[in-house]
Amino acid sequence: MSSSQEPGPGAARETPREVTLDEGRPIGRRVFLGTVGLGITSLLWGQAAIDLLSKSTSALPQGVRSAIPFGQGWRIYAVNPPFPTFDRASWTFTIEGLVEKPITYTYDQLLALPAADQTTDFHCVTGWSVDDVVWKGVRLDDLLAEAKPLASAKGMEFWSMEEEYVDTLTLDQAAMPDVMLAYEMYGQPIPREHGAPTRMVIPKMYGYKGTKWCNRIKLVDRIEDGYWEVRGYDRDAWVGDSNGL
Ligand SMILES: Nc1nc2c(c(=O)[nH]1)N[C@H]1C(S)=C(S)[C@@H](COP(=O)(O)O)O[C@H]1N2
Ligand SMILES: [Mo]
Repeated sequence: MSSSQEPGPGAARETPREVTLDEGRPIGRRVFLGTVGLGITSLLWGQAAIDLLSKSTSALPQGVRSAIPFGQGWRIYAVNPPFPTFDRASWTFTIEGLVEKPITYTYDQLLALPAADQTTDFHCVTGWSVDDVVWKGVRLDDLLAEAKPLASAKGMEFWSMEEEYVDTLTLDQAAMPDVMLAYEMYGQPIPREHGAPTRMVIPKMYGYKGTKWCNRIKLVDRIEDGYWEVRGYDRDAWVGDSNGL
């Protein structure tokens, strides 16, 4: 098990003169400078995340720990450790912005919504994957149907309890049937380091599109770049067809 930030595109082979992505496409100087800054902070944060991770997993009951196949290739990412804390009594999930009916659910209300299960592969843009991840949660389609996006809405932002992580989907992308707000992983509530209590799961896109510790969806008329997109990754992060591997 390891724990770190996502390296920026091309971070592994960056040099002051020439920065290329794995597939050989050059990236701009502005992106490169951002990557260098990121590299330094990721060293510090990486260590903080490792410490937190060992504490949080050792705090889990034995049954839960052994039920979650951490050994199958998961790496834990956070941009701003310590990981957010989930308090069941006060936690809420909000859908707002350009909707007819803004909604705020408590955790128990969210669990009472029609649920869906799926087993899908997970791919991080940096090259690691985990096959057959078992998720349970609420289809994004169902959540949006309740809130009713206005005609002016073009897409949505997924915000995290971890500031300032955000990513986005267009309305069309959000309608994919395997997109869900997950609250269980491998039959257990999502562990803290994997985004407790809820994370976005978008199997056809790279992992950075899936906000962990997600507690807010905001419908917008203009899509902005998400956290990793500002740092050089594609906004449309289709697995196998974006500037990843
Ligand atoms: N809030 C938040 N969500 C996040 C990230 C993050 O750093 N913070 N990293 C993303 C990336 S790049 C990946 S690959 C996955 C990693 O999920 P894991 O930490 O559960 O393995 O979470 C995604 N969601
Ligand atoms: Mo990732």
